[in-house]
Amino acid sequence: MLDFDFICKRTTPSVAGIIYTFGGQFVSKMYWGTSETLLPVYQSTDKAFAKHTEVDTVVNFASSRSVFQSTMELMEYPQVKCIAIIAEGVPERRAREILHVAQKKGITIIGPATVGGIKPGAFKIGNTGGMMDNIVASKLYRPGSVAYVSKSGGMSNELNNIVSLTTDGVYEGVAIGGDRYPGTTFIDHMLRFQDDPNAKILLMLGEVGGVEEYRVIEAVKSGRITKPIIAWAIGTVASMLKTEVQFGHAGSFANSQLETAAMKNKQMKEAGFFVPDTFEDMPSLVASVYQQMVKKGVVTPQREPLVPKIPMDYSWAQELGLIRKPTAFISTISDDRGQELLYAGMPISEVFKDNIGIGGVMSLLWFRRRLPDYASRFLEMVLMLTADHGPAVSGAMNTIITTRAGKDLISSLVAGLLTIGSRFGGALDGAAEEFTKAYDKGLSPRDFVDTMRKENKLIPGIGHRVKSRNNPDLRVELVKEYVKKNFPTSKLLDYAIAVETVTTSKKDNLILNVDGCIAVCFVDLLRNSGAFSAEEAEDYLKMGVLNGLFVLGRSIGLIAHFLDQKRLRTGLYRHPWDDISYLLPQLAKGNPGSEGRVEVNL
Ligand code: Q5B
Repeated sequence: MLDFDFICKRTTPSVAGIIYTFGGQFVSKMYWGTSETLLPVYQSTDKAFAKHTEVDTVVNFASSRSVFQSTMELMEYPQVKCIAIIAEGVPERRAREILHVAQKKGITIIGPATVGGIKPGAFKIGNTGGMMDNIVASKLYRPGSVAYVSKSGGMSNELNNIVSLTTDGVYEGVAIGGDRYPGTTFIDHMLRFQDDPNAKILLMLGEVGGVEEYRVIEAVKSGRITKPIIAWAIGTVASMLKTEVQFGHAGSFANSQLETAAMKNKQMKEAGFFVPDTFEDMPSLVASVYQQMVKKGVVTPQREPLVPKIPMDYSWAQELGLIRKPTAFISTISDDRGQELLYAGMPISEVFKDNIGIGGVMSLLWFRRRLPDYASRFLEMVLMLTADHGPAVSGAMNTIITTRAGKDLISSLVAGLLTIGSRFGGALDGAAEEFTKAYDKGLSPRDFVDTMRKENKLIPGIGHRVKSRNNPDLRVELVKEYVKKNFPTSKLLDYAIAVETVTTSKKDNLILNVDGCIAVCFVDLLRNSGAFSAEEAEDYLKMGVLNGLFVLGRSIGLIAHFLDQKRLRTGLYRHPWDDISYLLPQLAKGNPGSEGRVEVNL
């Protein structure tokens, strides 16, 4: 509607605002030519009319279910003079109730079951006239002198086309709707056109069914309508069929001889209407009536204004293949644009049909391929093993303290996740790098330990605060057992176990820890599963994919700790003073407060 306003050279939009009682929006962004404008959105009809006292017309886009109630509500506002009802399938009883109230209040109802109408150069209801290129082709951006009334959008488009090709154009066009009980009928609009000095030629496209055309015939016979009327009733084909036919519109069914298209055309012709012999003759008849009016000086053809340029919607132009643009982002893993979500090309329904599990989903999204079953199950095993390690570990502590400070799930989860680093849970990438480097160089486990010591570096993946040779980490044992049983080879794991023998000989807790064990096994998987090329395997290691395994797994536990604290309704945590050594710099002697303090040099 706003595109139409723009090409008609309106300076402001014809639409004052949108009433949308379910929405939370207060403005809606719309195109205004090549730029954009904001339309207010009202959550209540009261507010909309209080703000726009000048508004007298409402286009009601409500569905057939809610259109009765909303139209009745609209008719309670005295400023409302016209309502267009677009919905199809409005029950006839409801339509008649609307009609009854509208007549009492003098409100014009256009519809139901219609695209509405159009007043070239001024106003267009909804989708009337079709897309903007059609509107331009039918010259609807400026007024002509032919005013028409039809039943539906399709019939209106037919008339827009014929009138634009044979005359100076459409002055106004209304589609009253194809139901049996339209809010306004042919006669209502024909009388309006008769009384409007700018409507020079009247055009009516009726159809089989109903008797509304006869009311126009009466108005002509009584002299109430004096302007030339071109008319046709569609459905003359009905006489060629053996039984009565229900045409496309609910009202297009002849209940008597009077309601047939043939009888209507005959009677309209006899009353002095310009009625063609067939619909195919309609354009030439319209042209000839128009020429007569020009000859008589009733119509003076105007100079054609410049054809307005309408910007084409970007998405439409792209669909037509008229434009292209370089994209700012690339994604190679998932696609939600089609009917079905795709993970690395695999439709989500197949993900479930093939029962690939979370390990399968991870292999699709992380590595863009299906990994062998043992590898997917290894990924799942890692998630399960790393999911939690009690409340005392660094990450869980942070989550617990954050939760007890009253923060939400995401903040508490993130507080825990941010603790993951080279000492806690985030040693996988480092372990993979150091063990692989040493193994590829051919360093013996002892040489590797010595080299690291010389470089003053701790070996990532070695050591644990509470686990030791005498108190082994069963998680590590489970991983080792699985890998030995299922992986084609476990060369790096074997190497890491040999390194562990060296480190534990020094100190009992310098075991191959859970980070280290998962890391070396994963390198074995990347290198020997046959699913990755050598370059890909190196690439993934450099990217730092391995810490992702711990992050993903431990998120499960951190969320659990958040929920646990919430469930327990624990209050704000404050660490006790007696668990902190306060060792502040000593004040100069003699200063108040310096008595009894111990001096510490840091
Ligand atoms: N030394 C883990 O340290 C820990 C050495 C080493 C050579 C080493 C330490 C370490 C590397 C990082 C790592 C992952 C801080 C751990 C995890 C997940 C978790 C956590 C949970 C879960 C433990 C004592 C002596 C010193 C050190 C030497 C120590 N580590 N030598 N390489 N890696 N490891 N992190 O016990 O001569 O006496 O000065 O940083 O892999 O995070 O459950 O809690 O699931 O949540 O404090 O399992 O090993 O030992 O620092 O007192 O050192 O051993 O040089 O030698 P500790 P320190 P010296 S798994």
